[in-house]
Amino acid sequence: MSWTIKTADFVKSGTAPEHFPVSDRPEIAFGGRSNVGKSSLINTLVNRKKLVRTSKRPGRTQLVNFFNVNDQLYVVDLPGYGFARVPEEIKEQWGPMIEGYLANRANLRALVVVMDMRRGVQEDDFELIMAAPHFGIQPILVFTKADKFKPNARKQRRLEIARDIEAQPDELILFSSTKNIGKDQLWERILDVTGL
Ligand SMILES: Nc1nc2c(ncn2[C@@H]2O[C@H](COP(=O)(O)OP(=O)(O)O)[C@@H](O)[C@H]2O)c(=O)[nH]1
Ligand SMILES: [Mg+2]
Repeated sequence: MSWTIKTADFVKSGTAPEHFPVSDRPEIAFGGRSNVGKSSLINTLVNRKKLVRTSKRPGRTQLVNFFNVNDQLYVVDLPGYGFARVPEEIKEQWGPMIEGYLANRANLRALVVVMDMRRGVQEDDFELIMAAPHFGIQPILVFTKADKFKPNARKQRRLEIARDIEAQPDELILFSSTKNIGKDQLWERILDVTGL
């Protein structure tokens, strides 16, 4: 990987396009169910321990958060979904907020859908994966907490998940924030789609 992270800073957060920064550089968004390890993954990617807040209590962030990396790339943390204890009125805001985001970012190059490898692709993940191309965005499928599997079981699980969603096993990126698995591979995909 030939890309060095020099700076990674929070820029702003918001719920609607008028709050978002001007779309003047390539952008990658990260979405996923609450508690899958999305915040940890972003921190791992940009080599920062606490750029994005991680939590054992899921379902808290309901804002779209923008981070500036090297003044060259926006990394966007989307609010998590699929958490049962989130109030109904907040759940109802999620769809329009995400749609407002996906439809308004001219330089959005990919949507990384972060999933828990143990749980695989849930129905709401699949909906998001299928929705992305309608906004002209390609989904990148990442399965985190890969450290929970021994190498052989990990291989098996990759095949199982790929079969479930009729994807090529190689398309799936296995990731771990605690064991440093998948980081280079994910950066490679990001640099490829952004042209950085
Ligand atoms: N074993 C393991 N645990 C992880 C990993 N990534 C996150 N976690 C844990 O999963 C929980 C949720 O992580 P967080 O990043 O806040 O998830 P988010 O809600 O998707 O942003 C925390 O307790 C993390 O320590 C990983 O790769 N491996
Ligand atoms: Mg989070």
